Amino acid sequence: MRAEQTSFLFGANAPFIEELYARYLGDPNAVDVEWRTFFEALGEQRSDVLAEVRGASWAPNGAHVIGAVDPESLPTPANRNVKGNGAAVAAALAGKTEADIRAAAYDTSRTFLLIRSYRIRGHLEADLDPLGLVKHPPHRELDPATYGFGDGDWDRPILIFGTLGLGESATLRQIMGRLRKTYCGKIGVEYMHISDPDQKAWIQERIEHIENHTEFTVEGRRAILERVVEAEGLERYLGVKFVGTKRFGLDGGESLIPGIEQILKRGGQLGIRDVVIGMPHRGRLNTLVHVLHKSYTALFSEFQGRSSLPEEMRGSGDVKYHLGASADREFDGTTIHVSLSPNPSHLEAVNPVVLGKARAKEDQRGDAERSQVMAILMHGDAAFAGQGLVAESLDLSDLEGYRIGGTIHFIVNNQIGFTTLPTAARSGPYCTEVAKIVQAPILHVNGDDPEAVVHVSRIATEFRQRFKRDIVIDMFCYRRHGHNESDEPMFTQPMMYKEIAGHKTVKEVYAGRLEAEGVVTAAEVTQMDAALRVKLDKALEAAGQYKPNKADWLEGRWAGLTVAPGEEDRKGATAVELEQLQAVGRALCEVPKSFELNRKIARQLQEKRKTIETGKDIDWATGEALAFGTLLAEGTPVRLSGQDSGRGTFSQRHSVLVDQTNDAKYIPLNHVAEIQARFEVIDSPLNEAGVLGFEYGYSSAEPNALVMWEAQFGDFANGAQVIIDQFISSGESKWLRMNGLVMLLPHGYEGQGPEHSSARLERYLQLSGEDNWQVVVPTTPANYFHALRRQMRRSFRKPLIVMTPKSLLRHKDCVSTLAEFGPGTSFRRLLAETDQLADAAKIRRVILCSGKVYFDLLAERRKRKIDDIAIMRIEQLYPFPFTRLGVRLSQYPNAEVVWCQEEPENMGAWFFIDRRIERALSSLGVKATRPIYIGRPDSASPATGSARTHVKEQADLVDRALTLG
Ligand SMILES: Cc1ncc(C[n+]2csc(CCOP(=O)(O)OP(=O)(O)O)c2C)c(N)n1
Repeated sequence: MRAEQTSFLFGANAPFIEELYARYLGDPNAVDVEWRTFFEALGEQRSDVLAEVRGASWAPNGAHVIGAVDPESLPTPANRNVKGNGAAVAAALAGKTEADIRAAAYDTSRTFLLIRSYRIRGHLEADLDPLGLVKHPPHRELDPATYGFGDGDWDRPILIFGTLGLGESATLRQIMGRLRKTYCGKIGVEYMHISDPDQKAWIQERIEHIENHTEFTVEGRRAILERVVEAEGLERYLGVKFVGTKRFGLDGGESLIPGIEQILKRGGQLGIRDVVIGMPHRGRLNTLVHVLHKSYTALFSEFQGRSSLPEEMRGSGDVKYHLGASADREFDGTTIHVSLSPNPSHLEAVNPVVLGKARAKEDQRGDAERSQVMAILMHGDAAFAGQGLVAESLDLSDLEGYRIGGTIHFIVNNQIGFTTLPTAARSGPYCTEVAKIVQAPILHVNGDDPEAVVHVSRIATEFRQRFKRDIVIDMFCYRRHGHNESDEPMFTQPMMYKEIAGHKTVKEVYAGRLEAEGVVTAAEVTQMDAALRVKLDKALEAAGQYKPNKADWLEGRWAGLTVAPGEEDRKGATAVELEQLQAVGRALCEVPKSFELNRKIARQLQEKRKTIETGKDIDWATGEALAFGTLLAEGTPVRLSGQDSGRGTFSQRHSVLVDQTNDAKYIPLNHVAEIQARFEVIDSPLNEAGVLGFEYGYSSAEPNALVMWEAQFGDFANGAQVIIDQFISSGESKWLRMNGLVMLLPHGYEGQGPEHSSARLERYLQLSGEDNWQVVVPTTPANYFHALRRQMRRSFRKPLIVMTPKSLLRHKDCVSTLAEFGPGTSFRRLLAETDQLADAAKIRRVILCSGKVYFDLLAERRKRKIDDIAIMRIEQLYPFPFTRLGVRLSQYPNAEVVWCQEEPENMGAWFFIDRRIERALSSLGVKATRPIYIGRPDSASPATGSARTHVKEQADLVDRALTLG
């Protein structure tokens, strides 16, 4: 027996073989057919062999051991296409000596190890980098010599039972040929990290049997060339006609365009009807024109400095490489609606937004299989590796509340981020490592080979449709110019850019290849270039006269909605008939007969039922549930997501009831009417930006559902600041995209310390402008109810920021009567004095405030029996109710006006509201001309960490507010 054989059987593999054999003895069917055959073939000798395996005293101790045989490396029915034929194997081994059989088994086993190594690490020797800058040294595990194969072993048949799509047996030469082509060509595949055997087997079969290569037809190849000609031609043309203008060109990554086209085309064949795309700056103009079919003329007009929006449209607009677009594209007679989401500069921030949109579209189509709507996210390599939102979005991909059935990620990996090289941009070997958190397959591909790019795009689309999971294409390419076209890359990467300068363009490389293979002639390529040039020249000529004549908003799902009307006309029809309120209220308190409620919850429900029946003392959570329930009964879907939102952070909501005997769930809001819309409440994963972005996206595709995101505590929303700044507050102004998202932000000073007190109201007020959204601080359940219903019962949509309560959830005075939800009621922007005080002329001070501090002031004023200080609540801070406030303040001609807040002076509403109160007072002719501040002094942290200090501070500010003079 040869030394290697001995080492294989008796080295680290021995326990494995022994274990297999034990299994075989117990039940021959318990081992794969190949091993069964092998053990059978050993016949009489098997006990001797196994005895030796178990521990011949002379067995070398791990010498030249290449690792234990892993069951993964063995052919199973799933990972080979030729059914194992035990009889054939037995025949092959028949009449062989023990030594022969053992040699055959040894060959087979080490070959499987070799094959497995290629499946795992073949990508490390793939030819991925067009510039040849990334050079992986030969990998030991990919060298047959590591497995004991020598020069003489290459042409001997080895039993491999159909693995790799080869026959029952193949020579090492054949095996290596297939492995090198499949795993080390222009495509490198990472998929062995996937634990699902079906997914893994599918990829294996999809690539191995065809050596990871599609044989395109002549027409197919010409079509790919045309896409590349157009992609390159447009960038070149822009470079010449608009010298130095930023366009974040695709030059070097042109294969993106045929790749995306392939995804759409193959997607269409596999049932996709709607595609939502998110992408960064790089190649965006090319995508807009060649994928979204925006006209060259419109693009050139923007390059000439004209707006993309019709003249009468308001708003800031945005730079051309952030704009969105949509189009109906036709592929083989199938129409696919494709929309490119507008996005901010902030890389990867658009990801969750796109996912949310896709989810909304699936819900609209009733696409439970998630086979009709697909998201494509494009990325830069540096951003994909660096931005946390990538991981947050990936993490959403298989969660019930956020699943969209898989996203195709396409990375334009130009191996640089601005001036930063991969060595400084990431710690992992590839920019794609993060995708492994969801076990996504990763297809690395050389961007200089457009056919390989189209090939992997097709596989990615098929995988997505088959398994409804994310998959990543990592297209290695380069960036021909600087980060933008006026940037000098030689300052920082001289070597790389010398290499690039001498490197043929993607078109030159591909056209050259097709010419050499006789698919096109040089003259035809010249003709393609010339035809494009004529088109571009014509479009440029027309650009001077181009006028965008319509903005594509308020179409499709948004049809029927209008531009927001003036200040006074915004109440909406939010009141609900009392019987309806009671019917919904009763449903909230009911569970199926057999349902075993938690006893405390049962008691709470009893109390809730009482408040509904008596129409008194309706608390916050009930007010909210009535808003949800009445909307649902009226056919408006309601979607709420946030951390622990089902129960509610403060154990107040209990929208999902849990059977104490079996964990079964019951959601009363889904049983409020015979025919009703769906209530979806989702306990979100522990991230803010990803989930908030998702809900913003959902809401921007579905104006007819009440969509809410809830922060655990309001200040945690600052982890999602990019979504707030870049999308929610400014999306309508930048991109003409209305949005009705609601943000629920628990806020209030209750002695819980710096991090649980403030929802940073000041941030939202500072961002308020141009009628962009609404910021409210409701202090009654009924007003909250109306604020929520108002979102859906008006002809326009604006985001709603709500400071929601914590202690007020259980405050005896923070309650409403049922009548306050009933006929004749609506949202109140300002709540006037409620108590019987002295005559208005005798009122010496009016305290204006918002939120929880009102209840502290009210209680103390009652306690002190003060009757010359009035208290009014400003329930909506933005848009500011100037007129209403003026009317109310003019009732108190002799009063000074105080703004009282519990937040420090540099926070809360003060900076925002002082000038507004002043303006409201300016034309009233009353004594007060501007407000006096009463609240905590300015402070670096929002609140004290000491509960005792908090109580003292709070008592002090209430005292000052109620002390005249
Ligand atoms: C969140 C964020 N940080 C910084 C930037 C500034 N910036 C714009 S592009 C860029 C480089 C991006 O590199 P990569 O993702 O590889 O894309 P490429 O430009 O190379 O296509 C940087 C740092 C940004 N736009 N967004």
